[in-house]
Amino acid sequence: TAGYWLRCMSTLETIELNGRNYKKDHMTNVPQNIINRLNKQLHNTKDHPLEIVKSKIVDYFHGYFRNRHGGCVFASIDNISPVVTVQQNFDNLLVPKDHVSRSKNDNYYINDLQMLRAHTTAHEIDLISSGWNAFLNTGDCYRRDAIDKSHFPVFHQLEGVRIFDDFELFEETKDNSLRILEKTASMRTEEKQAEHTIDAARITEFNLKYTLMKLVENLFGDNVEMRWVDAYFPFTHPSWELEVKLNGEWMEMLGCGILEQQILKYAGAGDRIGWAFGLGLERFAMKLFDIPDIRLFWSEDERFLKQFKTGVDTTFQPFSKYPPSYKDISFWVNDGNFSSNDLFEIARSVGGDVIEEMTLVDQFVHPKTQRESHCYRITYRAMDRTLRDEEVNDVQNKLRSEAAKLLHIELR
Ligand code: FA5
Ligand code: MG
Repeated sequence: TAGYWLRCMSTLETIELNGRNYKKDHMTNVPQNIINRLNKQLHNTKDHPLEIVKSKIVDYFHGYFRNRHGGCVFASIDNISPVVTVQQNFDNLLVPKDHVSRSKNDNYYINDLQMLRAHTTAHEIDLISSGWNAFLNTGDCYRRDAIDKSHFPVFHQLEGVRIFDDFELFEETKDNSLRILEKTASMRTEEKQAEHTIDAARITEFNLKYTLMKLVENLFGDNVEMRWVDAYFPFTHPSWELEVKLNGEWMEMLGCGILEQQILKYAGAGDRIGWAFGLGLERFAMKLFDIPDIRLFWSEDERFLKQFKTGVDTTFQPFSKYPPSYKDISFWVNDGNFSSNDLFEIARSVGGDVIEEMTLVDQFVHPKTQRESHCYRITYRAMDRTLRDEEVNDVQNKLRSEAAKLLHIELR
């Protein structure tokens, strides 16, 4: 019995992820429905659309970039654990201590030192330090995010990095007076970092954008519509996002930029210059196969999985969608700390995959009490069956009671 009680004690104080126990503390916020998705390895599952798109991207890089000896320039890695330190996910990447992106509201923390990676950039310094000059690194990422057709709290990124020395960067210019680093640091401008020469920054930017545009054309055809948008990331400067038109709407596919020189210095490559990008594998697969909803990637329905085969180009044939049903939840907010992500997370843990979408449809302040009222519309729909009324009511009632219990709100 002592063993039994010890086990009970330890489940209170630890959290088990992929068979390992981690210390819990005030930061722990990984719910069971996320733990259940750890180690699904969709990106390494043969004939899964995410694996197919990953392989196509890796093949493009292997086909286009060869070294003098005919070998592949880019190494490909896809099996690094998503459990990382807060240092890897943020500090190593120069994310300020008080930056909003660190918030417990937006991330899954295991404890105050460890978390589920929010992006594959978390491994940049480790991989560069271990000697790679060019690599592709694919993995599952975790974020407390909104629920809609292109966002899911578990998704996959493919990270690409390429680092150049003076010779490689300027080889084609045939001008051997060009250098990556300024002799004395100049000014940081919108176009470049202080350490870099303008020539180095321009050639690196061109190489990055050209590589990614060719990737997009290679996957989606020469007529694909795309555009560059200026962006900001703490770990790159300058930075951009690439958007692609999908069914008449612009969809963000990736973020990228020139690595902050400080990061290369940390990694022992301060004499070189590098670019990096992180792309959403689901977004690429949605465009490639015309898959309309990101939740489908988690489907175990044969009518979905059967449609994809490695090496065969296909377009997704939607099977009849089951009818949706709609429910509203309205409440008064009792303090200024209300966050819709907390409500979304409760919805995900009580509803799992049957909640397709939640949108704020009404919000107002009561003129007398000054209290704020919110109303969210919930779309219930399953991918593989028609939901019964009782089932929807059941989830809706659980959602109402959990929300009332866990959030500072008063149901209306
Ligand atoms: C990043 O995560 C940066 N680490 C990308 C980067 C890498 C920039 C290297 C510079 C250098 P962002 O949060 O924008 O950036 O996410 C990158 C891509 O991941 C998005 O463009 C999108 O395609 C995908 N993505 C992000 N969040 C989700 C989500 N919740 N569901 C599905 N895909 C997502
Ligand atoms: Mg972005």
